[in-house]
Amino acid sequence: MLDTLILAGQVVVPKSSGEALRGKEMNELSIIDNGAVGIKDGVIEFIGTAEEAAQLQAKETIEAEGKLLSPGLVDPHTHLVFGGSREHELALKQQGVPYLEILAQGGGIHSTVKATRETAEDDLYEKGMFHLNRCLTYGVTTMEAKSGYGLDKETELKQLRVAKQLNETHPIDLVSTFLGAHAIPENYKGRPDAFLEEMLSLLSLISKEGLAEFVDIFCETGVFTVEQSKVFLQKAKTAGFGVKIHADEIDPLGGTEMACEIGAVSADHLVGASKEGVRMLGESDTIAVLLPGTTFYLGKDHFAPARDMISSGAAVALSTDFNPGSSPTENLQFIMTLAALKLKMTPEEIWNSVTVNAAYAIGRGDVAGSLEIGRRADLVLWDVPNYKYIPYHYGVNHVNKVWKNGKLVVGKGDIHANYTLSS
Ligand code: IZC
Ligand code: ZN
Repeated sequence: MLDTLILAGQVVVPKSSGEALRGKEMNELSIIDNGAVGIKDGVIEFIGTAEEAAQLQAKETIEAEGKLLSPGLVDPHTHLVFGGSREHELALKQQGVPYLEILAQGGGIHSTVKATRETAEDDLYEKGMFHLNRCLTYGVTTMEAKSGYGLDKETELKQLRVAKQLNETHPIDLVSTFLGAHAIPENYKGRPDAFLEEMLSLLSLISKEGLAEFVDIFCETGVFTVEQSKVFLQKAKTAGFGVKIHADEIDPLGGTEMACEIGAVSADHLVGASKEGVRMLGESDTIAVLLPGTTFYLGKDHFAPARDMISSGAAVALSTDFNPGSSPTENLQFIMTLAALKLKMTPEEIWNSVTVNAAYAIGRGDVAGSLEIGRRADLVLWDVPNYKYIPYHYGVNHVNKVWKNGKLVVGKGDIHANYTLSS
């Protein structure tokens, strides 16, 4: 006897082949019309058509024939834990002051560092919880969380400990990344190498306490060079971490090529990736995590060359880049719309990018981002008639219900009672 049987108009089943989907394969997406998914003991026990499910017994049946059912979304690049906010920068943006200029003047990341240092661990936890709840109600069941607003031992560890505690208490599964190399703090100005050594010296403690699986660096003009980033990430790799990089986000420095060369698990942003970088992505296992919300919010017209990447055979994932400066949104559904309009990705590519490929980008391809018998039941029921509808109808939340490990965590008739569109 199943615990729950969900009947839906369409069920989205991203392919789980043991690795990220790349190139043309990204355009393949299985859809079961008049589908059904059965859950028992928190795990998926049945996937098929409603007709095949007719003889199954279940304690509870959700009749959602007009709706869409998918795996829980995966958001593979967020700066979840931070103090304060940066709405004061919006006026600067309107005046045309560039992101890197605000940073060079001691604002931007530095302003969030100051606020994060001043915020008590409990308060950071509460704030993280608030944002995580919003992510969950928007359909995310697994996501990454970076540190990087401490730039000193005490605060970096504080951020990572908050993320660990949130992972233990909140339904969303969090994967932690150490981004101590996010900017050069005032006391290390002009001494980037000494600062990177200081951050590397934290790795053994981070590893011992299980505080992060990945190490990341902001490779950008005025922050860290490609060469500094390479040395730093190679040392992190040797220390046993998976590595990631913020590469070619604003200026095209060549971080994309370097990421492929050193075997980064993901290279993120890639707006200014060179032709050679795009070619190398197609031949490496490094996943291109694209963040069109950031390009949009920075007011740029040129977006990451997603079509070229897919043509070259690369594996692409999508993410919000949720952070208080360059992308203050938890809404991955909006990113799906930007991917359609600005990256010219197809609905099938977009779905694979926020599920299976996003999961591989954070080392969770075996447990998240797809539907398979025996996998834990992380599911979203959407108030939409088909999978193409979400990128199309933008800026709102289409979630009707969310299950995490088979447990209904959103849509018990409370939060969503007011806006369910159809029966
Ligand atoms: O706080 O501005 N790009 N890091 C690199 C960010 C954006 C986050 C921020
Ligand atoms: Zn970022």
